[in-house]
Amino acid sequence: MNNYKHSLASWAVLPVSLVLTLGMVGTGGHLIQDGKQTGSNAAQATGDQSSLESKYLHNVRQVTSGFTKAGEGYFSPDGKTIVYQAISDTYPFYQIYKQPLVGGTPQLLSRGRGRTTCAYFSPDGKKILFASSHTDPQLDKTEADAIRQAEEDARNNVRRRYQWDFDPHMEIYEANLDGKNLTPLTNAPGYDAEGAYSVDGKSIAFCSMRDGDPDIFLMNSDGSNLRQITNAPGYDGGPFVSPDGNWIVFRSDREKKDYLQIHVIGVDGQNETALTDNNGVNWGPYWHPTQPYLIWSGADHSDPTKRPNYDLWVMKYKIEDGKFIGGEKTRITDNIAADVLPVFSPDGRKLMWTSTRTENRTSQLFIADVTLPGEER
Ligand SMILES: [Ca+2]
Ligand SMILES: [Ca+2]
Ligand SMILES: [Ca+2]
Repeated sequence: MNNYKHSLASWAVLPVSLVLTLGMVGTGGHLIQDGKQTGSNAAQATGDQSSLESKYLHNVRQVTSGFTKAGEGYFSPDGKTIVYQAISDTYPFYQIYKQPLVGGTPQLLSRGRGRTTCAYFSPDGKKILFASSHTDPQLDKTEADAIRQAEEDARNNVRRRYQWDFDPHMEIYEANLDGKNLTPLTNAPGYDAEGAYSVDGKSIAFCSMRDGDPDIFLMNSDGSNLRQITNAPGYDGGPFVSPDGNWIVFRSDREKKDYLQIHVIGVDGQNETALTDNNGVNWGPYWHPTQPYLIWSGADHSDPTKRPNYDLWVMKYKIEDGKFIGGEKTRITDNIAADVLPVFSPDGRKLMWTSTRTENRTSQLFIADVTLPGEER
């Protein structure tokens, strides 16, 4: 087993698609929102919007509450249900929940034990995949250690530097929509996670550390026909296959450790291009379903005395002679809170992302109607 770890300079420098640290101390401790697991389609007002945000985002509403924190949400193919990860007050690690956007309460899909992350609906709407470490043979100890650490941090008022240890017991599973019939799709030493189906449902792009370094892989949606797409030293993760099925967008810190940049690469492993190259962290890229746009979250880390403000950026792109060409970047949020992990709805009209723009500053999921640059009202 490897013990690859990213030690991070601040909560914001996240190597994986997780929001484990958005302004929070440890885990398992403090239930916010009046101590009630209210479930949450209770839309909440989010205050006045800035002039920048009001050009691109309308009808901003909070869609999760009652959790210690929640994030990394994805839409079902019909756009009516979301799947996401959340931490409750009773367990130290993220679990996977599904929730109808209208009139529903969260339903636990994962096993209730172990670390979980990165859920995704299959395009036919019949399965959900996610990564889970519930087969960890030392799970009791893993949980006890996490709980003890969280309690100690709470007692000492420690705001712990973020560290995600690429749990080597993470495997990717598929399950029915109710969480039943959980079936492993990977079975290899090391971290396998951050999976998402291609639009045709035939393949899954994911991150694996099976050779000791995090790289992008593709496999058929039944786990067969494994293909390694990247093999550069450094973290390559959070991959999504493009709507036309030809490209994979992902994030990589191969140029400078922990400074993630957005890359695209052909599904054949050719024509890799870096779309960002700055003194910051750029992560959580996602494709618009119908228009040639990418979206991601980025923050400037060039001034160590300033707290980086994570905001959402979109880029128009074009493909010419088989090459992927990135265009102008447009910032679409400027809230002082962290804004990360954006995804478009299947019809492209809504945006869902994880933000700490909540009353209690916990990270929760938000949805807005979105207007792309060039189409501003
Ligand atoms: Ca594994
Ligand atoms: Ca790599
Ligand atoms: Ca922000």
